[in-house]
Amino acid sequence: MKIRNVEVLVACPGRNFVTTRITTDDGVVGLGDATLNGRELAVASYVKDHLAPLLEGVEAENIERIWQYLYRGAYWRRGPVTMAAIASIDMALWDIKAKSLGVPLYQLLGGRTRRHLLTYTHATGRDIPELFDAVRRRQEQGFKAIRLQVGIPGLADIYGVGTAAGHTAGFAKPLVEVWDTPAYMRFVPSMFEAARNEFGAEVPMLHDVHHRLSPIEAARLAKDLEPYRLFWLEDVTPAENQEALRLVRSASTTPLAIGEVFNTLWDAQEILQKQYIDYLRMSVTHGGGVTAMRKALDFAATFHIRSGMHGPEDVSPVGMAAAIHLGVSIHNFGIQEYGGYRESTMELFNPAFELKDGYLTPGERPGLGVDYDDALAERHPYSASYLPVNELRDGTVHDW
Ligand code: KDG
Ligand code: MG
Repeated sequence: MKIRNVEVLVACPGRNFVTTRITTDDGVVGLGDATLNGRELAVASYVKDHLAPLLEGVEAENIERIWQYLYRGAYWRRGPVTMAAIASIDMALWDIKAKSLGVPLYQLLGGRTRRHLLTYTHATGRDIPELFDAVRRRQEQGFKAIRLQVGIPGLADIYGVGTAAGHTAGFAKPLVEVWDTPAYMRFVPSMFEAARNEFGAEVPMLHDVHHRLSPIEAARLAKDLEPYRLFWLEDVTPAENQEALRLVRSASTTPLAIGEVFNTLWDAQEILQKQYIDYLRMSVTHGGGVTAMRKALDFAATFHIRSGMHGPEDVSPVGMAAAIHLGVSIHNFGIQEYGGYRESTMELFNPAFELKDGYLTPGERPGLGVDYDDALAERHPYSASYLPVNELRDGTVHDW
């Protein structure tokens, strides 16, 4: 079974998605997610201009060899553009292999280790009453675990709240958000105190700091939040300096999750080996595909670290399907983020995975269980869009 052609499909059914489609000489079609929010066309070009010509005529079955060829053979390794491109090829090849055998992908990964995947979703509000309404709505939808993000008094927009929350299409230049670390650190513990009083001790609650704190600030926040028993505190610092997390670890027992911007096991190696985190956030889409993520999560397992794969709306349903198949097969699954998709996105990809009562199942369709409707995609052309940037009150650029 040889690769006949590799196509790159870009569509914006409310937000941009990049999808790689591989067709074999006997007509089996596989899909892979290559979406990199705000840098979509760079990955599209990488796949179209640099990978597709190398793959035509190659045996589609040899997934591991193809992964090594694309990774080692390029000389230039790693980085989000390269790894999202390789991930999309890898996902499409796993999709093809499973379809050609007539089984859902998880069967090729060792079968199921659990019935379904616990998910968490997002609740946001400009203030605490609005946030709590959002939490109640999410609970009514069946979600058990919820990420809480709240507006900070005195700040117009902060991560996950305000304009950024709806910031998915048509922002041809990044908006600017204003950030104030002391105000944030004063307010967030009081929000969690109120949330525990309102919703009780049992609801798994999460929070995303989005890389905004220095190590000593991160240590203090983790400690201040300890009484509220978070499921996890995410991205407390920009994790380029991984040794900095030793300080956060020694200050508190609040569980930590990091890694949504990591692309290879090498990016995560130090924090895994030193056990600085409890959940690894790398996604299949940005972490080099099913082949690489399986290895990364197996390595994490040896340090008692579980998966918490990134799953916002900008990981496409193809990438989400890959995460779900992997999640049901690995032993050290922790939780799956599920940002949810608008109807136009679900129509375009028609995924087999199902969300019920806050739990995801992969479905039983062969392969990843995802389609691509070309006619529908044509009605949703690419629209340049960027995430906001973040500045301090004096105009200094801050981490977003
Ligand atoms: O592209 C950036 C988003 O995926 C990111 O803002 C979402 O931090 C995020 C999360 O935890 O889902
Ligand atoms: Mg995050």
